[in-house]
Amino acid sequence: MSTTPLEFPEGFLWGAATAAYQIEGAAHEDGRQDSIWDAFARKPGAVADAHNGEVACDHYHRSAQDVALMGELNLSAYRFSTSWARCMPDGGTPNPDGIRFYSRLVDELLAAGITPWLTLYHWDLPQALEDEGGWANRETAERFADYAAVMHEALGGRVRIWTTLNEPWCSAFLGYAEGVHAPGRTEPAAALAAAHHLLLGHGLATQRLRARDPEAKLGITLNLNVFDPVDPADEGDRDAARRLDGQFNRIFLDPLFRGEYPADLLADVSHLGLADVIRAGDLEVIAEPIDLLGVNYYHGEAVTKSPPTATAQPSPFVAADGAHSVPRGLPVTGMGWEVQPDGLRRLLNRVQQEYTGPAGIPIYITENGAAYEDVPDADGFVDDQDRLTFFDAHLRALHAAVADGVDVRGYLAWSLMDNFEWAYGYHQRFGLVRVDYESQQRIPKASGRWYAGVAAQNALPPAP
Ligand code: IFM
Repeated sequence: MSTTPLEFPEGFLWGAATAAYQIEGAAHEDGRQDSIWDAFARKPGAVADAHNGEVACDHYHRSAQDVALMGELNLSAYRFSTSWARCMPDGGTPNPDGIRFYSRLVDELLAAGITPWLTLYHWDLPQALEDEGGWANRETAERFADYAAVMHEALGGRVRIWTTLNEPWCSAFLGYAEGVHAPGRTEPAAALAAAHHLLLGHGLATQRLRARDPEAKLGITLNLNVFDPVDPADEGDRDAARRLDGQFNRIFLDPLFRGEYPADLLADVSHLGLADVIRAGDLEVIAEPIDLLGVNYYHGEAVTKSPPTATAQPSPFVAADGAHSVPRGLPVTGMGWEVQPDGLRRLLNRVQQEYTGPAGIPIYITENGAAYEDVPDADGFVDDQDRLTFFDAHLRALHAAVADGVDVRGYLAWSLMDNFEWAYGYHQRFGLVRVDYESQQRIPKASGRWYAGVAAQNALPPAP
């Protein structure tokens, strides 16, 4: 049993993250109009809970209280997203009343000594742009760069860390191929076009922001996984891992860091028209240098092609060829996601070795966390030892990656508070802080108290 705390490098950033549609509410106040999630959540059966983003955590009216809560948790950074549909409701015309909300939030954060970390796009495209074809339409990438410039004009003097996109894989493939996320389309070719246009939008926005503000820290956040073949000696299992890695990780990492799509991916999806949407010069734009990579990591995957099963249709994997994940006896979270902390260490080593290292770019964990069945006591307190153990195990894996030499500079837990978990509605809770959706009362959970201690000490307590 160790009695020494596990210290993180000096200056390591400790924070928490949220996203606009998941917490704000006020869906039609001060000029905000529908995003694709407002429209999708109204479709019968699309999300698990009729109570949608109209209210969420009412953060729009409670931001001062929520910033005070961040102070209580000793957070030094807060990663939030701005709602394009609030700031430019028709996708192109600025709405000063909506932008003002973020200006106030940023002031509140700075006054509390908390670094604001702004994500421009966390899945909530203005519905007006979806009506024009959404991310499958190249024009949306151009509109995204305009939006980035408008937000920078308003906040650039105070916000120094900018993330263009959060998890473009989800936007493209859950939204346009599997249809379980907004806009709910099940068109594999459109999903690949969306992935390319999201990357193009990232590149165009990065160029615009860089031209306006050479000193700002610019990046993108990807959700990345480790795909382990069930049997590394089995050719089918190895092909499953290669395919899914290509369609999940490398489809974004290679264009961003190498200026090209992987050849094997292009071959796998050759029947789906990706090559036709890539225009001369796009990949140079996409590979515009960035200052940091955000990595979101939640779970591991053991993958195989046997027994041969037809991949469920529609699937987010547009060319899976029968590759699928299987349980391997590890514990799972409330989402059914495999708890695999060692995957984080392996992933970070791989990403640095193959992508960020040669470019000398630091990594931040911009999301990591878990949903569990929380049971509040009579006072509303949740003694969530399961979530606390999840965080502890992943932070130990992260510490090991840092000891391996991976340049990780910070960790932002998902999530500050319970919130709208997309297709699952309010049934899956990821918060460090419990939200009672009836009263909107916030109460830090045991994991939140524990995390506050880790952030204050810049160290994990000795292993139990
Ligand atoms: O809630 C989401 C978040 O919006 C994006 N990353 C994964 C989280 C948990 O599913």
